[in-house]
Amino acid sequence: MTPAGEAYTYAANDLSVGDVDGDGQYEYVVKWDPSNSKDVSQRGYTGNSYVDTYELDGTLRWRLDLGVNIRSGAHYTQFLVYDFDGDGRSEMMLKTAPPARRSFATTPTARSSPSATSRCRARTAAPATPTPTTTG
Ligand SMILES: [Ca+2]
Ligand SMILES: [Ca+2]
Repeated sequence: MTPAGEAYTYAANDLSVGDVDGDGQYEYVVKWDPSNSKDVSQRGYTGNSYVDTYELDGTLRWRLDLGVNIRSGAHYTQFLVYDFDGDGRSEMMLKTAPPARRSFATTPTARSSPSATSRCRARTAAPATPTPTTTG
């Protein structure tokens, strides 16, 4: 629900893959886009964008909530997943802004693994977000 009282839902949007934990298997990095995402030319609120990382079996590893200061739309959040520093684990690069936050869905071991280069602060509490739904 936006501050203007408009309800919205989520659908999977852009996707990339990378071995973010260095175990030799790819993980999926999926951006969730709200149904009220908007182009640059449109006014109004949008829901937050989320970037989730999943194991191949669908297990959620962690979620990056881009917060209210990153608008949701096709022209706002592009992300790269690649082993930029050659250490065997992929990093993610994207634009963030306060109050972006990352939350973890799995064991503490996962906390030492993520190599996202965003400056968001890690938190262990689950985000208060609508449950993303898949389409197609
Ligand atoms: Ca992996
Ligand atoms: Ca790396």
